[in-house]
Amino acid sequence: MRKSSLRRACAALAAGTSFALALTACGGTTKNNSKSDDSAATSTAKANPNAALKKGLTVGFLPKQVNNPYFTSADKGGEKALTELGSKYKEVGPSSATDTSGQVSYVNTLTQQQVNAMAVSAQDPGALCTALKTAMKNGIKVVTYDSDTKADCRNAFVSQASAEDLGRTEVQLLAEQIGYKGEIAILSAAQTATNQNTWIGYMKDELKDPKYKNVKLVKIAYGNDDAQQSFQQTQGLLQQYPNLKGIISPTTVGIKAAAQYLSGSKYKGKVKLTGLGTPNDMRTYVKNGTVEAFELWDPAKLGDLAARTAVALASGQITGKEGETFKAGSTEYTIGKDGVITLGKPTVFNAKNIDQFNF
Ligand code: RAM
Repeated sequence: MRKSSLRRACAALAAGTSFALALTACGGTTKNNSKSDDSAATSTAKANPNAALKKGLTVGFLPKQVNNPYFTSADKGGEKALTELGSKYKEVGPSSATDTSGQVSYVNTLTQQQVNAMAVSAQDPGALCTALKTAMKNGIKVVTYDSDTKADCRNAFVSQASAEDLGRTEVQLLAEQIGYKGEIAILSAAQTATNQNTWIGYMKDELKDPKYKNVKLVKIAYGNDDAQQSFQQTQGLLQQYPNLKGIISPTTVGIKAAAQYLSGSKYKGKVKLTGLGTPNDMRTYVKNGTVEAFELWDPAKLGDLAARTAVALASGQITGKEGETFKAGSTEYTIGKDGVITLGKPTVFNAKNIDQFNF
């Protein structure tokens, strides 16, 4: 094939769904496409804690969903940190939280663009693995933030808080509000979302405690981080379970839509709602008596830590191994088991403190 037609074929492949194939077939689009082993995440490179942070790097952010205010705040935090560190930020991503093939294409685009690192919030634990491994084989550092992939498909995961704490405390918050009695439901995001599924696992475990013997989880509904679908799912839950006493929605999009529905219905204040929301989204519903308490971390701080982790990895300060330490701003972080770095503890918001927060 002549060079120009090969280029055209490669461009066509790259534009289509088989982008991963395009990356391998079209030589020269990646930094080093001769590496074919599977050990990218478990590299034998040694961390040098004294290495200077590199400048002039490009870090690509790939959220689950670009038009989600939660990710807008998170990624702005990443952008601010990168600017401070003298590196470049870019963001790509799908507009739907259930577009896993779209996320795969974006990983491949970032790989082709030879970014130095990428920060990814995975819509699905396994779907991105092949593409992320290709990125790592090409020398790109991969950080997941917010929602993880499998541990061998990235260098490190920046977690918003302990997943166990988040799952258990959401159940505790709701149980208190319903007096430890009655039917409850969960309104989640996408059915494949790693973060929500992990939290739900801990919710179910928490509910095994005898103190919840009169609390019954009747359904897990999925609103796909889409406002309209989440609103309709809430409506459906109340129709299907007229005795429902409470809903946990561990997604900022879900809890807002559920609050909107409850607030305009006869269930306002009667069916309790908690979960994970932003204070700015939830302020109205706390003030009008629809919601008593819910929780979240500061998404901008999560994005900041993801960016700083990406730069520390790309500078060789850390490799993602358990026990390594690094400084992000003025805080020192230690990498935990399976390359997990935890931001901190979430905040519980209620009528008393909500006005102190603006995100
Ligand atoms: C939504 C997304 C995100 C999750 C928050 C709580 O914005 O599902 O992944 O962490 O909610």
